[in-house]
Amino acid sequence: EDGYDLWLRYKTIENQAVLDNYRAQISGYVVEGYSPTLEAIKTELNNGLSRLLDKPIAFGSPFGKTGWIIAGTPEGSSIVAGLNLTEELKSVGQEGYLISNRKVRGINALVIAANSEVGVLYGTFHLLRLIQTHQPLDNEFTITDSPKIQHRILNHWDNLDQTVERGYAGFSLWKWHLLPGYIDPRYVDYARACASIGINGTAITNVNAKAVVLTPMYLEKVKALADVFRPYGLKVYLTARFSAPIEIGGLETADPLDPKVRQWWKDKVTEIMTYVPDFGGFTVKANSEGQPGPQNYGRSHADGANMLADAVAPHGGIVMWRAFVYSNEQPVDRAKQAYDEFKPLDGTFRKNVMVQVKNGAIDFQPREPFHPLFGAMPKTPIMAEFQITQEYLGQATNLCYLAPLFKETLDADTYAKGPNPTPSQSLKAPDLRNPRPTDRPPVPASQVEPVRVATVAKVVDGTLDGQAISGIAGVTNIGNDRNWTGHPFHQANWFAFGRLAWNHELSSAHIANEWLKMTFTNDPTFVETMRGMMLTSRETVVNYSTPLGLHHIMGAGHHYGPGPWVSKMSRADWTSVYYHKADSAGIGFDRTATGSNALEQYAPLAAKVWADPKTCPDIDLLWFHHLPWDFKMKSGKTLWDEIALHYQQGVDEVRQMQQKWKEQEAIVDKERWDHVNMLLSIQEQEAVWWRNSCLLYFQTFSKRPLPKGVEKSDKTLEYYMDLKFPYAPGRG
Ligand code: BDP
Repeated sequence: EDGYDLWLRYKTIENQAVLDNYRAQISGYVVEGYSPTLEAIKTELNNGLSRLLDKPIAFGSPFGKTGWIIAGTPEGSSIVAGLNLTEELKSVGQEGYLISNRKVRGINALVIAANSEVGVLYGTFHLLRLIQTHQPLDNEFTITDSPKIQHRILNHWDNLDQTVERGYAGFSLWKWHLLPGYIDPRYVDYARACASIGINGTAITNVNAKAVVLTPMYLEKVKALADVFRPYGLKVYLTARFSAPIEIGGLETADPLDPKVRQWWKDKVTEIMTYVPDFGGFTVKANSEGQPGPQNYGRSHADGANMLADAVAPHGGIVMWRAFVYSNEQPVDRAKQAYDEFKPLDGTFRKNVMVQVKNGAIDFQPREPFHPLFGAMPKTPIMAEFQITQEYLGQATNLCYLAPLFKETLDADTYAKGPNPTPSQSLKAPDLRNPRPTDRPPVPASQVEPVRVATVAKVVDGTLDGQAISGIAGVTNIGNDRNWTGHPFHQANWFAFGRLAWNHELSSAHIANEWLKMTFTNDPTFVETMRGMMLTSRETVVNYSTPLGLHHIMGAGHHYGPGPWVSKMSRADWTSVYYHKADSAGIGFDRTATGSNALEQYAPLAAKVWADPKTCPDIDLLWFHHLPWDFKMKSGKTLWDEIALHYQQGVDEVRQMQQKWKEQEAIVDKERWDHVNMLLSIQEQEAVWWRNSCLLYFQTFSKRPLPKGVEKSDKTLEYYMDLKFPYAPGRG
């Protein structure tokens, strides 16, 4: 039990009654035809079912036999065609599927049908998930499902030397030096895992790109990976270095309006297609953090994106142009820059360009208000980019379930279409003990009032403004550690990203339930306790690192641990003092009209709640306001006391997590139990480190005593400031 099998463990069902029931219902399966995807489906059904049910599963004609699974497309399978599903399949599109328990020639059968083979594969994983989570299959039922977002993509920040930028789970999965000769079987398991949660694209190289990946030597290697991924519906994308025409093309310029440069990219894409005929397109980081881009030639982001879009368009490709930009001039507020640069470009991008926007305006902090570009560019498809790897949330040592973070952004109301007919939940502090109303299992479509709320999710899935394409990206936390993600619980974040990319209406609790049952056990006490722990774990990290809207106060460069004192960097907006602005008068970044006025980038109704410190939710308070240490909080306490109590609460909650985990010792296998147990001890030490460092440092300004209940540090501020971590992982 080293975690390699992820949520696809297929361990024999322990509950005898449940096992007997499934055994009686499932004896064999049929998948007609041959293709790499159909073979993958057969293997998954055979392995999954025979292991879950601990019995041989027959393969062959279903007729006259009970307990048969019939899987396929009407086009490829005469048996499926005979079921007359055409009408029912109309609604599920190219990637969706139908799973149904119905009578076929008078005998009960389980049908998995779709319009494409990949749809059948997704349906297969869904059926296996139902069994893994002990869902009843006996009564007649029909499930139809299809993704809400078209492009569901992992972004690997993997370098060609196998290091991973901001990766904390070992080195890259891609053994570039051994490709294409050696195909690591792990590539197949990667693709299976992605397909099992509906991920259909992978950008395999770092956004801080190297042009050499576009040369024949590397394209051979890319082809080898794409060939492994293809049967699983996983398309390959590459990151494009904007200066590639100069670096590997021998041109003198990379100016996107230069005809020679434009032709070079067209030829390059045609060449890539000879290796990877279904190549998906490019992810691009340009004019950001030293990366070259169109602005080097006085051109706009749209000029750059459109040039690449024209090159991939004849082949059906897309360009995902990142909006993570901030200028070289020292900005008054970095949070405003992406909006300032991109908003004026709305409507000028080609149809196959999506602008890829991080969930918040700074940089993947433990908590950020949603990015103001969501809802601000109605004529442009906007992708959301989330960070699954925990650069700022305890890296691979701190247990932190990210679905609540993803949901917080996706469910946030941009008010881009003005007032809503129902009160929005988006700007209220989440009630972490009781999942938020938007965080409940989805209500069947027929029961939902047709209310047009302009949530980030609706911007991203394209329904708000009727976009022709839609996408979502997650910066992966995967490496070559045996368990893929370093921390056993961080597998849940890969899983949650995929599940939400498929259906953003799923609740964090529902996804946690699925993951726990599939990864550990269906034991109800275990699932309930661990689900509770997972759901609060992100808020716990916020509490001991950046409570009440604080942000970007981590160690410099490696971003490991606290560094609120960081003040000397080559750019002011890389320091911590730039963001917390603590002084004798108080703490926080004034982004209201009296400060940077970043608030004006939001729709008026969204801005209104944040503008007044009295209505601004506590969770975002110091993001938007610089407030006196004695500011009276909603709780009646002073701001200083609240800050201190939040840091303490974070530490207390980690200790509760340790306790809860100890209670699971008899239930969880020793290997994974020990691993998590040791990591929780590290997390407790790190939470204390964060609390002590931040409180000692901020106390030099607040000059106030710690409130009752907050433990005093046993070390000095100087001790913490002197700690150095030259070899912290993840620098890439
Ligand atoms: C920051 C990371 C940096 C990435 C950058 C990006 O620190 O390593 O290159 O984001 O998203 O969070 O481009």
